Amino acid sequence: MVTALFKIVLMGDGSVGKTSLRRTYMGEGFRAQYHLTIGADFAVKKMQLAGGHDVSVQIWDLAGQEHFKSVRSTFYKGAQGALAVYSVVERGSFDNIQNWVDECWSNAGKKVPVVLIANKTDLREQFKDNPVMAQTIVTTDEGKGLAEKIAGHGVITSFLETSAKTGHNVEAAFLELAIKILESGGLV
Ligand code: G3D
Ligand code: MG
Repeated sequence: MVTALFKIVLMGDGSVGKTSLRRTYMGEGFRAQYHLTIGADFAVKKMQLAGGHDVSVQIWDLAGQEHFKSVRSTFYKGAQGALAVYSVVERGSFDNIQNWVDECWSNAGKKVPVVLIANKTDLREQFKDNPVMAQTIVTTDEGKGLAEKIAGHGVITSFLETSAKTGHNVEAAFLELAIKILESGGLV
């Protein structure tokens, strides 16, 4: 039985859905409005894991500061795990994931577990029918391949496809990261 407080960070390009994932997970429901705020906010949520582990996660979110590299080093400090988020309909956000992961690892001071999140899967269907848009869709296999590449650095890595809009896999994503952090600490 473990009682712990974990700091986790949500990272990824602007507008991939980080804040929406957090809001959906926190139970505030999906918000269609994008609020450009300053600084990083955080929220705490308790979760109960199998084996009686009681874990509180402090979820840090960049809150519109994604492009300001100068503010990000303190953001990562002390993080024990990261959700690396891209949008399946914005290929550039997928291409940038390795940069986010590298930056996190160097600032967190260690190679913390990463759960790779392919968000906005609900938009895949409607993009499929448009020949131009279809080319930008990131496939499940590409996501899995990237997760394997990250895991190749000797780090615990998982891959999940989510929709902050429908709620698909959102809770599972945060749970998965908490489990991986526990595993990395050798506690379970
Ligand atoms: P960010 O925090 O990574 O910058 P946000 O991203 O959570 O602010 O989301 C950016 C936009 O994408 C928002 O739309 C939000 O509603 C939308 N979005 C986030 N996740 C999903 C998803 O899974 N599916 C769909 N369809 N949209 C999503 P607006 O229009 O408000 O900018
Ligand atoms: Mg945000």
